[in-house]
Amino acid sequence: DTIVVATQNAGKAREFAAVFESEGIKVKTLRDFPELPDVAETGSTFEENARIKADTYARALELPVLADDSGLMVDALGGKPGVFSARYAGAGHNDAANNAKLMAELGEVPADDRTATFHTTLVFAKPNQPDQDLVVEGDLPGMIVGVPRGNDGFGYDPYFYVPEQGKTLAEMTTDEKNAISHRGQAIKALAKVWRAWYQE
Ligand code: ITT
Repeated sequence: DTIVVATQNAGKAREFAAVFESEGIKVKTLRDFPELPDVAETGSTFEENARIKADTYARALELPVLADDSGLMVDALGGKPGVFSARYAGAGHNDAANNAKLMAELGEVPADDRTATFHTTLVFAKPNQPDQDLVVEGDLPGMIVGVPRGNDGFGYDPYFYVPEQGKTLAEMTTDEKNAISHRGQAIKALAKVWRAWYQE
């Protein structure tokens, strides 16, 4: 079995692969299909953007395609960067610049007020059957720390502290992160339903 995950993000790809490959399912990503064009994520919600990616690439590849749209919502910033998490510091996705902007925006906000949530929406789409899309979600609450910790993960992980674990997401292995994360929870919800849908 092979699943196509419509992502350019190597960090996301690693997390999907850890779950699916432990069940003997191979994961392909957009890097395996370099001929496919980028799509513009013009939606205003995670679900809209995940649908755009899943439906577009399912049509192009004539295969079922899974897409992930995710982001960080910081309460003290009114929910920013939200759907703009990849492009927070401007076009051309750059994790270091995004993290620098996050620190600048939080400025003097006290540690106790730096609550935040990571969100993932997954959409699994079949070619030309948009009304049959599978949609699942996951959320992870945490705190934004002022000093980065850890070298694993990607994106905002070194700044996202999970009190229950006493670690940032970047201090966890891929399996530890998947066990609790927004993406891990969404994948767990998907695991319950996708096989029956896939074979229909
Ligand atoms: P694809 O659209 O190709 O999948 P992307 O990086 O552009 O890759 P999104 O549009 O969903 O993905 O942007 C989500 C951004 O939110 C991502 O680039 C990270 O900066 C951040 N993010 C999402 N999940 C994260 C996680 O588990 N840990 C750290 N940062 C995360």
